[in-house]
Amino acid sequence: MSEQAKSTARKSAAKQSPPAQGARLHSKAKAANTKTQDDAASTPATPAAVEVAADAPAKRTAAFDRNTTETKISLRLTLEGGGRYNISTGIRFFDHMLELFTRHGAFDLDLTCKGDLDVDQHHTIEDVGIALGEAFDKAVGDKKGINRAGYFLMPMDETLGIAAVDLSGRVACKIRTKVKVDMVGDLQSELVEDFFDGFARGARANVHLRTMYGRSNHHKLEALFKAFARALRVACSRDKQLGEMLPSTKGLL
Ligand SMILES: [Mn+2]
Repeated sequence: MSEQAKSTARKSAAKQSPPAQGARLHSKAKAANTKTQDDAASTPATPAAVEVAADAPAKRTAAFDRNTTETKISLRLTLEGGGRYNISTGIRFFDHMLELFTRHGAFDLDLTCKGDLDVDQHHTIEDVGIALGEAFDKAVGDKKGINRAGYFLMPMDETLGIAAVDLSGRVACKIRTKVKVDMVGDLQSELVEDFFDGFARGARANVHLRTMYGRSNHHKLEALFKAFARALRVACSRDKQLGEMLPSTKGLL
């Protein structure tokens, strides 16, 4: 173990003492499932977690900063995140969608966009889509050993949304939201298409989204963003069976 790994392991062990409430509950549940009290008592408290911290592959991250006359964007993304977010675009409903995207994708996302909302929301929403797409493209890097594609069906009460994503290196976006109103909250609903189109261009990806049915326009968009997050999470994830192999017979993605 390198000095740096040992240091990381020590820090990780230190963080777990004293254990958080959740950790204590977890330990109790584990003990209850163990056959005898002696077995439970002899179970080491933390070494598994320490080993993971020392041996875990580096987290894939990306940053994106761009200033134009229309938008100023600053973005930090971690693929192997914990669903943590700090998002501000000036459009509250759009923030809500990006927040649940981050949580359902188990990413971490810090994102600030100051756009020309006095014109309308178009530049802000499209540029955030491009920025987020470029960040994902950077974070997945050479794409060796990732799933590359993913899909998800997401119910949101009476609504069903579906998403399919392929990080193919080619751009295509097909979306049908079935939203029937101009505004959902403070979001111009037609711009949802511009967001995903921007993402597909930034990430060089195929993005297919469709609301199958539903009543609530809020739910229709929510289901699509959640389904998209979970499909993307699968696409970005590492496929242990592929190892370092590129998931393409063409030799380039
Ligand atoms: Mn909601």
